[in-house]
Amino acid sequence: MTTTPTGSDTVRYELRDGVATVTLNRPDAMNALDDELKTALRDTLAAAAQDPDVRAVLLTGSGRAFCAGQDLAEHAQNLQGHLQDVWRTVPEHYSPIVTLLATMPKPVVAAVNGIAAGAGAAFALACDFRIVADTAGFTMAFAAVGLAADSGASWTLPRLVGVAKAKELLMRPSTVPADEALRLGLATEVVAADAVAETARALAVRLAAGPTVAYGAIRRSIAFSSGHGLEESLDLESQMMHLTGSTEDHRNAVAAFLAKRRPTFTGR
Ligand code: T3D
Repeated sequence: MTTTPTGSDTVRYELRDGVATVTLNRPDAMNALDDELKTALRDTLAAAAQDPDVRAVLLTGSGRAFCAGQDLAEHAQNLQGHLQDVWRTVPEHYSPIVTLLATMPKPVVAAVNGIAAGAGAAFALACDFRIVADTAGFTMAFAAVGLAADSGASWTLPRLVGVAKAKELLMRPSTVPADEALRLGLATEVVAADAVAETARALAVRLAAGPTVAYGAIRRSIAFSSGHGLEESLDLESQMMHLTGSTEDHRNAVAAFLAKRRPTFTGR
């Protein structure tokens, strides 16, 4: 594990087997999001998105929480005096972080090792897969502290659980335990707490050995289709099939199929 491009140890970074593991690292504060961590996370994700050696990203937390959302102690200080810091953090931190998680052209897995609250829950929801500890839970804590929703929660939640349930989770926040999160579609898989890291890493390693360009195109197509009609979505599908059909991975996989071999994907 190394520190991030920003030099802050509030986020840890490791690149191995094509998987960039990004660990929120303020365990004593339940990985609550202060300014330093948010900046480090945004810049680390931006670097991972750009790095061709990174073919999957794994986001997790250190200690007993995944992430408790905005650091309310820092927030309270800002409310006392630095109001510009209160208003700037959504466009400067939360929105870019979620845009990176949701749209970088490679798969993103969340290993939800413990409670995920507010923006922390929204970060997990922006990932493609959520491997969740049986002891973890999600709480859309925003309204409990008199806030609306940020970090894409108003976008991801209705898509995952439907409009009515999204409103319920945001307007009557309480902790959704892992088993209910699985039933609702917030969790991809629930595993024993001591198996989360290993299970999530195995998934990320498998994805990192896959057709990276196709995964990026699938992410883009699905995000696009949720805001567009059939005709426009068919147009984008056509472009994405052109893109992926031109890759080495596609040619090699077709050849491997015909030769009755397992394909090897290089991400090109
Ligand atoms: O400017 C803007 O745009 C703001 C943007 C906001 C986006 C958001 O994320 S808003 C939502 C912010 N997050 C919350 O409201 C969650 C608050 N925390 C909780 O609801 C609970 O702590 C948890 C459900 C996360 C965990 O509960 P539990 O019972 O396991 O732990 P606890 O005892 O409540 O907390 C343990 C400690 O962590 C405690 O400190 P202490 O007493 O041991 O010194 C608690 O104060 C601290 N802590 C938990 N969450 C936060 C926090 N400290 C600062 N900020 C937190 N978010």
